[in-house]
Amino acid sequence: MSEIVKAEHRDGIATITVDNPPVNALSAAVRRGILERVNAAVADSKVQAIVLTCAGRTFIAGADITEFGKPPQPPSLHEVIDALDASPKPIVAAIHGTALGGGLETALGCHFRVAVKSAKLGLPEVKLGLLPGAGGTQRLPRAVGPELAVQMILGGNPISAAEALSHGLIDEVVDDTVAGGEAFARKVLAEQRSLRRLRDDDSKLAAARADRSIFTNAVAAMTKKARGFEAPFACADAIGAAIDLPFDEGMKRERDGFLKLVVGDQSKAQRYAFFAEREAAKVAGVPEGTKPRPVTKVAVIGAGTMGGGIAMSFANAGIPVTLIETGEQTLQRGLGIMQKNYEASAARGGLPPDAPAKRMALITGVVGLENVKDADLIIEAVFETMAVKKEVFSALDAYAKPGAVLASNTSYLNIDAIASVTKRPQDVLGMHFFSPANVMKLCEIVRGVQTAPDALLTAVTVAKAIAKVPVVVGVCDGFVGNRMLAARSNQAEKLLFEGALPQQVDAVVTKFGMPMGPFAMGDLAGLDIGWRSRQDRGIKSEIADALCEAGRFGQKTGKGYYAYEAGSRAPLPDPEVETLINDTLAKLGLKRREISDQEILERMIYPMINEGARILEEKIAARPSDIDVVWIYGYGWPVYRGGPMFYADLVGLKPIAERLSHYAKQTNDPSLEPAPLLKRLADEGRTFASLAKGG
Ligand code: 3H9
Repeated sequence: MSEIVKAEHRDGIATITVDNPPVNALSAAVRRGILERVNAAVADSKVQAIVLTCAGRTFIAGADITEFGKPPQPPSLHEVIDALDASPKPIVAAIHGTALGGGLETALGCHFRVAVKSAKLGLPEVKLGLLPGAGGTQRLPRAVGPELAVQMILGGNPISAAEALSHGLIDEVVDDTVAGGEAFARKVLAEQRSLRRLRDDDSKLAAARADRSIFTNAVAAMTKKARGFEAPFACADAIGAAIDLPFDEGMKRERDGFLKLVVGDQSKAQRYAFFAEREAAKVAGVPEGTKPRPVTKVAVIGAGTMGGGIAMSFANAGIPVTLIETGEQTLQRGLGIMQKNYEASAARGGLPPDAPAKRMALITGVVGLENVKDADLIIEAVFETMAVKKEVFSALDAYAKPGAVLASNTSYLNIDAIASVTKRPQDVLGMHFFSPANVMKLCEIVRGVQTAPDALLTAVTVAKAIAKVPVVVGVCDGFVGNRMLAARSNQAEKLLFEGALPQQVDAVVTKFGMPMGPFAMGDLAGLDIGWRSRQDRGIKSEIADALCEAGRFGQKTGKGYYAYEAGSRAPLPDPEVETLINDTLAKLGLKRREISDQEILERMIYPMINEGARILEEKIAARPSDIDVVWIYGYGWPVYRGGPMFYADLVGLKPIAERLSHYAKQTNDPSLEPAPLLKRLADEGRTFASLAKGG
């Protein structure tokens, strides 16, 4: 019998233990093992009750995601759960770690559930573009009521053991899974408790059956931010079936919904993103056995927007941080903004009332760079010019202790040039956070030519510790994210000269699923920054220049590419801007033409993909999936589209290369010609993904 699933017998109780590292995913072998062990225990007259538990770090964390899309292997999870449910002998699931997805569904098929205090229980399928497909949408509402079920299934976030207990999802909190599970099973036998089969228990559905608005209101609240996603709506539909239909019919509705989603592009993209994120954390080219340096003290230099946000990220993770400024006034100003930011979150209910004080207590503000001397990691976030960066790094070289990792938060400057002013280039690297740094999850870890592997690993480890998603990139102008963004901005601007309006371009980009279009983004960032930089470099961009000359700097002046009503961030199309564009084009002797949304979409996305191909060719990114992770976590690329490189594979590299060639000719822009790598893959009928597989 199965070795992945073992059974032990003690005093009439069979304890079945799943042991399938790392997360006890429900592979075919695990499903078979559970089924065999349960059937054997049911058949064994010496067994009176059964405990189902897991070895290792967690209870079953779900179906084996790698099996999706492959031919199904028997037994199905449904068969396994049906066998648990139908057992005439009580079955207790004893949970530790995370009971997720199919794992929680398995537990819901048991008659009782106990969990240790630290356990978490949830149905995160929606995050993979799926719905719980093994009874979760039918049993969870019966266990906890439809309102909480909607929150858990549409939100995908797990709840604690304490919450699970208070809502009836578990029966008891125990100290130890095996001992606690067996003790609970004995209690069930001693008290001759009847078996609670959730499929037969509709008591918690009664209120929503009488008043369906209980359910529809919960769904409305959870789908407010679900624009573009299919899965949350399919989840809601399946939970609705639990309210409206008998159990078996609800199960059928759930099954149909799951089968539809699992073959769809959205779920494929979201599953890909799940693995891409984990792959990105594996740093290529670091010798095996390399250990990160210990980091107990962190210093951030610069209390501006970025420095403040980075310091808050540490405080949010409970890690103390020293925030260093050159003057008392700038320091106090920065600390004041952070305080206000926390208070605003608490006022919105996003943080507990005592959190602002607790988090601010972790941030020690000081004046003077000499205060870096104890720090194991120093992150510089000062003004973005090479001269200033070099000045700071020379000082750091003088003050920092040997072995400290020196990181720059530069968004495009050359890390090697910054490192060159120190006597320790091996300790220098980039940690490029994205604004607002306390919110955005991406951290580009920039590896200089001389960056030591253990310094690199230190930055990756720290980024993970503060809940960021690290992606290692090489040195080039703008690294991965901003370099590709520049390719898009370039086209966005050109489209205005050809006849598009900002609102038309932005609408295409947001319809695609990005949170903002390039012009709304420009207004948010401030148009004056680019204007000054163009003036310094003697470059012209007639439309953007004309806007700035008219005092339209973006949101901060209430108008830019759009108009803004006082106190609002909502961009409103402005006829004055259209006039300004018309006037500028007239001066330049240019005529506006009708531009289709399809052309706009292609010219927004394909040049980015082209730049991504160059980035891969130059080995600035190690894998196409790393580029996708950058775009999902740094720029809000819709996860259901998997990232620009995944999207490119879906569209097909051949048509993309052809369209790029076409636009290169149409707009007389050779930079749009397909990059050699893109061209080669297109000619060979291949995908970017095939590169990751060693092609
Ligand atoms: C489902 O259940 C569908 C059912 O409703 C219906 C069926 C009919 N499968 O994240 P980590 C790998 S859908 C395969 O770094 P942590 C992961 O790739 C599923 N592999 O660890 C990584 O591999 P590697 C619903 C999986 O401690 C390694 O395990 N469940 C799976 O930070 C360690 O993972 C979920 O969506 C899996 N299900 O976090 C849960 N899970 O070492 C997804 C993980 O080679 N999993 N791996 O890179 C998680 O959220 C986290 O992994 C977890 C552990 C919280 C469990």
